[in-house]
Amino acid sequence: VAQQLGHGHDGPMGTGVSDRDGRREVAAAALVDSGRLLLAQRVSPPELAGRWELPGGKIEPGETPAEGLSRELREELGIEAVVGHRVGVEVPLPNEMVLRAYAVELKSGVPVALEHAAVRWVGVDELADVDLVPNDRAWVPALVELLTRG
Ligand code: DCP
Repeated sequence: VAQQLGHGHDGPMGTGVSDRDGRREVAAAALVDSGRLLLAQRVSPPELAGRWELPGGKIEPGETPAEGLSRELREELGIEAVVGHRVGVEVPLPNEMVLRAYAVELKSGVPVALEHAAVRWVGVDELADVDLVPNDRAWVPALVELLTRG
């Protein structure tokens, strides 16, 4: 295992398997359209069900984070999206995983909840009142900035 750690890459030419520290990435979308942020309501696990998240998922071996996040958004929401820059802090997860958010623009389609209970668009004034999953709360200041500067 020690030999495998550090073999991952997270750069533009990287594989997306893991980052330099050998951590698997979970990527989440800060999808902003017309000044509002898309949130999706989780159905599982029980402790997260009913709470709202930035949609996304685990990057698979061979994918860049942008490719993996685009795939997740296609699978979960039925949209085509353009993945841009990182947003906010990275959040350590159990099992050597790390959670990162990216600014995302809608290219085509209308998001529908294919794997979530619901989707909703929130404005900057609503964000503080949403029942976000605990991990995603760390991103609120950066999301406010993203929504404020348009
Ligand atoms: N997660 C989070 N905040 C997000 C997205 C994900 O805290 N905005 C967490 C929840 C899980 C882990 O990241 O602990 C993986 O997320 P998902 O279960 O949504 O990822 P996948 O869809 O890839 O999961 P699976 O492979 O189990 O289907």
